[in-house]
Amino acid sequence: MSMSLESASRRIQILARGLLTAANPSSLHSVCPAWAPVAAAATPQYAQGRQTNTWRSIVLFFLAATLSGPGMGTEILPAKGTQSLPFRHIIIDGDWPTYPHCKTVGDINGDGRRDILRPDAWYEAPADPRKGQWKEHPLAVGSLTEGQADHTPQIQVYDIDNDGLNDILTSSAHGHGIFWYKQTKDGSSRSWKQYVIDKSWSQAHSIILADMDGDGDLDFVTGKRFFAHNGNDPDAKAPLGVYWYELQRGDAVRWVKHAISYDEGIGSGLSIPVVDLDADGDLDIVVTGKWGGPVWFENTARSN
Ligand SMILES: [Ca+2]
Ligand SMILES: [Ca+2]
Ligand SMILES: [Ca+2]
Ligand SMILES: [Ca+2]
Repeated sequence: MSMSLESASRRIQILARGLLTAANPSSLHSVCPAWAPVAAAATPQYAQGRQTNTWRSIVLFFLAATLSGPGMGTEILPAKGTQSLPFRHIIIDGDWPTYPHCKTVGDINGDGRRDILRPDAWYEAPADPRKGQWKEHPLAVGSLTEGQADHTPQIQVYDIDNDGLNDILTSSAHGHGIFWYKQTKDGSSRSWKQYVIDKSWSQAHSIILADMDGDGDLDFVTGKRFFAHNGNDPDAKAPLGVYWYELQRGDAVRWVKHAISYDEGIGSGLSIPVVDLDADGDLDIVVTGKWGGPVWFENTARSN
């Protein structure tokens, strides 16, 4: 069954409900897909966004269970693996981080070596990352209060304004605010100017760069997490949403917000994969979280 909610360009497909059950789920030895619908509002409200892409959401429900008995399921149980891969660990900083949510890599200083970032510091990669000293530099991202760090989701490193210096994009994982930080350089000194992209909704707990409109620059996709702290975060019960923000470079950087889903009970969780899931040449989005899912937002730009 399918149902058009708004227009021909934006459909939600309600698919047959299905929930895999088993008398003993632990006896299942495979990942079992089934279909289930999502609760969809009869009249979606696109409060602050405008839509230019066309999307169809498809809810996928996966029930995964594995056998834990001897010789069974070892290929998907890491602790039971039989093959040792050659890894070693190198301690870059042994201190307990204040904001452990996110570590990421990106070339902050443009020397071709990937540096490591967390919300309150970035570590400059030495020429020899195994033996050299990773120099710690201050950073403060993820808070509406400029100059303060906070828990963030993914921290993205990208030259947003195309001035030759890489900038930072991230958000507050639990509070309000999505931000980009313009890097400026004076001699060897680097500083960051915070720009608030959107502070109208909270808990943007996943954020990823992707060229959604195919114009060569990287836009980003994000969504509202549901009940990260069981309802104790700001605006925890506000409508869920999934959005992409279109980067426009002119005299100044502008971000144009597009609602992919708003107030339909669909948000995102700790990550938000953007991938051409159906190999038709456009980027699709997969979300899941405490609210349910997974949901596949099929970009229908090339499939209609
Ligand atoms: Ca570097
Ligand atoms: Ca820049
Ligand atoms: Ca783009
Ligand atoms: Ca696609």
